[in-house]
This record gives sequence, C-alpha cells and structure tokens, in this order.
Amino acid sequence: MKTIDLRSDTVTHPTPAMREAMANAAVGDDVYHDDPTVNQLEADAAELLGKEAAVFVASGTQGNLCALLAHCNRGDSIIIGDSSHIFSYEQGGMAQLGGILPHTAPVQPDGSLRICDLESAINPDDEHKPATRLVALENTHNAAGGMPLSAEYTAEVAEFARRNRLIFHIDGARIFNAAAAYGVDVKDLAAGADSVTFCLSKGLCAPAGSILVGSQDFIRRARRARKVLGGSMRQVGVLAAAGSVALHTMRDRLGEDHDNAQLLAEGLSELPGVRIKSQNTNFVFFSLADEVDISLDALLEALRRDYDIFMSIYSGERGLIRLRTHYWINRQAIDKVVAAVSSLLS
Ligand code: TLP
Repeated sequence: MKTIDLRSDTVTHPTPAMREAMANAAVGDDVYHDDPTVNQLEADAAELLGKEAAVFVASGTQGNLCALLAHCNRGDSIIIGDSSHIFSYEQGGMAQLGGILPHTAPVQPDGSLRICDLESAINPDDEHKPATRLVALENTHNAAGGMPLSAEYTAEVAEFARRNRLIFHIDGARIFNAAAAYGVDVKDLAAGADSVTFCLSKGLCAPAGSILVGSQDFIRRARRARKVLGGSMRQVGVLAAAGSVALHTMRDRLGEDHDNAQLLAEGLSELPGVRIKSQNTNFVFFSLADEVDISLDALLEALRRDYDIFMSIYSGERGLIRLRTHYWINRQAIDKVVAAVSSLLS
C-alpha cells in the first residue's frame, strides 16, 4: 500500500503470507462442518480465548448480532454503553432483527461502564418491564478513542453479571490491542465473559472475518443465528486461511502500531495549530486550533490530493480528526504525515 491510509485499521490489505495461504487453502462445505481450514481456525480461536467453541462469521457486526440473537429472546433488554459500537454503529440490528431493547449506560472517558450505572439499568422483576438479560462491554472502546479495558475491570463486570444472573458479552473487535496494551494474555481479558467477538480484519490484517467464542451450546445457537442472517458460507476456508495467518502471526506485533500511534501524536503535537485530544493503543484524535485558517475538510482534501494521505473526520464529535495506525503504516509513513500536515498548516 503506497497510499498512507489512516482512516481506520479496517483498510488493511492482506499480507503476502495471507494471500499465499488463501491460494493453498484446503476447503469443504462449512455448513456441513466440512471445511478443515475453518474448523482449525475455530478450534485455535476457542483455545486462545479460553472458551469451549467458536464460529467464524463475516464481520464484527455479524458476530455481535449472532451473539445477541443466540443469548436473548424477543422483548429482552440488554445493558450497553451509550457510545458502544453495538448501540451506535450496527444499525440497531438487535432491535431490527431480534426485538431486543437496548438500555444504555454512559461510557466513561476510560471506556468503562460504572458498576453503579449497570446496577441501576437492571429492570425489576415486574410484568411491565422487559427482562434484563445481558450486559456488554467493548474492548478496546472505539468511541472512547481506543481505550483498553483491564482484566481487573472485566472481572468486576463478570462478577456483577454473575451476581445478577446476567449474561456477559464482550465486543472485542480489538481485544488483541487491549492485550498488547496491558501485556496480558487475551484469556485474562475474556475470562468471565460468556461470549466474545473479535475481528481478524482490522489490526490483524485479514481481508474479512471475525470470530465469536463461547460455550458449545451457545455456539450451536449462534450458528443458527448466523444461518438466518445469511452468513453461513460454503468453501470459506479461503478466507479462514488468511484468518489463521492473522491469528497466529499478527497479534504479537500490535505493540508496534501503538508505538507508531504515540510517535504520530507526539510529532503532530509539536505543530502549532494541532491539538491532540487523545492517543490510546492504535488511535489518535486531533483537532485544529481556532487560529488555524484552513478548515478540516480543506486539510483532508489537500492531504489526499497532494500527498496521497487519507484521514477521516470523526462522526461522533464535531471538529475531530480520527487516525488509526496499523501494519501498513511504518515509521517513514509517520514522518511523511507529520511533514505534510506541517507544510499545509504553515
Ligand atoms: N468499526 C469500524 C466502523 O464501523 C466504525 C471502524 O472503522 O472502526 N466493534 C467495534 C468496536 C468496531 O470498531 C467495529 C468496526 C465493529 C464492531 C464492527 O466490525 P465490522 O466492520 O467487521 O462489522
């Protein structure tokens, strides 16, 4: 990728090793459980997260929706962060397709939900009220700026869920970034959760695919949900092969993306006119000072036109530019970005 694309880590292309694995993948009909490459990926993913079973799904959105459809009945309520991806960016699939009601709790600046807010979001056992069935966290938290949640905090939420007989789901689209940030085994971040979705695309660079993990019985129901969503694919080992390379070779390098995000934030922070709002894991958010006489749109357009650098305006808050580092952004790219922004602002 010669373009420097910082809009998201979803833009990552597969690596040469992934393309080779895809070309050579053994395949079969996955609806019959006959695809050896998918079966191996699912077994490896379940093991890695410390759960009984796993199912390969098309996307993070599909993984989260399969989880909610498998865990909840129509009319159930779930407790979810008010800026969570599931609530804000998945078209309300839980309500559209599952008849599930979200009850939001405020996401704190560190990406957490306060236990007191979770307690007060539980409906009483009252025939007027939807039954509260589940609580969900997001790790790392996208809208909070890539904030990683710790194993200690996750354990507290797991304990809250157990105490209140609630199911606990984690949208762990970037859970390996959280594991890298805390230097812990991802199992520690998944412990206590009944289900976790994570993405093989994004920072791990697979061209597509996510995994949902949980108990055998839950995964059997999630497979049914995947089927009704039209997400059961056939010789999908060609995608799972890339996913396997992602799972086995791309996790341990995520710290480099975090270091590069830090370098990027440091470089940009030295430019007059740039205000860094936050830098966590592989995310950087920045805005322009009032005295700068170029608009955000004009800056982004000039970066694209003159330097082949792509950034995006963050839709969750006015005036913020959102950057994500990933495998295809190296240190030279960081230097080029800082130099380009510097020359456009001077
Ligand atoms: N997030 C995308 C966009 O949809 C906003 C991005 O560029 O960050 N959970 C989290 C926390 C996510 O950030 C995303 C994708 C998903 C789930 C959904 O994953 P996909 O795109 O595979 O459906």
